Amino acid sequence: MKRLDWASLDAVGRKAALARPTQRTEGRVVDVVREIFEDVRARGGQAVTDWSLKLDKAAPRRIAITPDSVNEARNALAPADTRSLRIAAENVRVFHQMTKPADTPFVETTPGVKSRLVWRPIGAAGLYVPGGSAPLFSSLLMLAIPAGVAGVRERVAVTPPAKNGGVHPAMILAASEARLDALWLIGGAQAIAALTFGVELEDGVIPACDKLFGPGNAYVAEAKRYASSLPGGPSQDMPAGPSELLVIADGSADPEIAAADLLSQAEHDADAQVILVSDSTATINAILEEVEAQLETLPRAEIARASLAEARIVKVRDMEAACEVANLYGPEHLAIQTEDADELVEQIACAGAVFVGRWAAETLGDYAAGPSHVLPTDGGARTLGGITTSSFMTTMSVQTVTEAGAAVLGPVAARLARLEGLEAHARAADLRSPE
Ligand code: HSO
Ligand code: ZN
Repeated sequence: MKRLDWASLDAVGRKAALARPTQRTEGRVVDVVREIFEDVRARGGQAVTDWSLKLDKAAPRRIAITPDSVNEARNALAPADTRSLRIAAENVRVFHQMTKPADTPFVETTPGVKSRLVWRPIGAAGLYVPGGSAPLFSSLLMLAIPAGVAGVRERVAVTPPAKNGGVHPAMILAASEARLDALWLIGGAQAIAALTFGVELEDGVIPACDKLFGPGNAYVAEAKRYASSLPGGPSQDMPAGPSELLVIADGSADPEIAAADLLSQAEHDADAQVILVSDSTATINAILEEVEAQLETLPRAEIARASLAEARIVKVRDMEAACEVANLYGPEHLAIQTEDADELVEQIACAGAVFVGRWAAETLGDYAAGPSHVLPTDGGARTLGGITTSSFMTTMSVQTVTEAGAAVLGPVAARLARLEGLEAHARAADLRSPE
């Protein structure tokens, strides 16, 4: 862990202290992704199958989401697991229903000239659900449910096969709760290539998608970026790097709780970014002691330790400086465990999700509070929010003009058109206005 004293750093030092590590494998990742994409473009489904066999040792497989398969999955889980999954799905659905953007009323800028914005869902969404060391079926809920509420016509999810080549039963249940259209067992860049070009596989067809969503490893992130750079290619939700948590804690924070939250982030993977910001040295020391104590019994301690080795502990003078650190970093997750947590939110300019006060564990948000846990990392929060229904929608303006409206606005537009040297524009306006 790196301990830093904020007041003793200058602007350059502060920026450097909060810099994210750059991906070491970048060059190789770019080359492999290109090779896979070119192959899938040329050979379609056969290329996807070959790369899956080579990299994951399993051929692509469509996972049935039928009453029978869902029942089987349910039987493989404890009833309380099934209930919890249902509660989580319901909360995510309700939150997204209540926050879905509405078409605006007409705005009349000139008498007879009325416009409004209407929202439309995108056609086909490709959803990447990470597997790796943990099958993140919660991410399936956090993508597929907002997409469904948005009204997306077709939602196709891909997820890498587990080590035994299979799929976790909770993934099937999550797919069923989200009423997903199709779930495929394919991972990595080959899965993103399949969603980009659309391919025919033994178990059916994967459609070419309009937009790609979801977190993944460096290969998946690069594949999404590359796909969205192709002419006519799909767009993507946001660049996604390693997960991040910044905790602001003052003297009133409970060290046990703050430590547990830091560890919940650190156990995601060795690259997970963990930052603790506090104005109290005693609190910092107490939290660090707790971290050590809790690590003793943590099953994923090895991963957490690797992440914590790079963690930063920032001592600040006051809460204003703490907010400055958070705003400079723009964390994916921000936990505020201070006396005046509610008020501090007003000073936060950018974070993917903010967890306010001691009861608001990031874990509750990760699974069940309602908002999507698919959030911008790597400072993306400065300009991007997390997944919402609007991520799966577009707006279009709808403009209506009466004869009287054209009479007023036609001459205005015609003058501006001639000023730009665009005579055809001017004449199209003239035709709508009286002589
Ligand atoms: N914290 C992760 C989401 C997650 N946590 C899934 C547990 N499962 C990124 O927001
Ligand atoms: Zn998490």
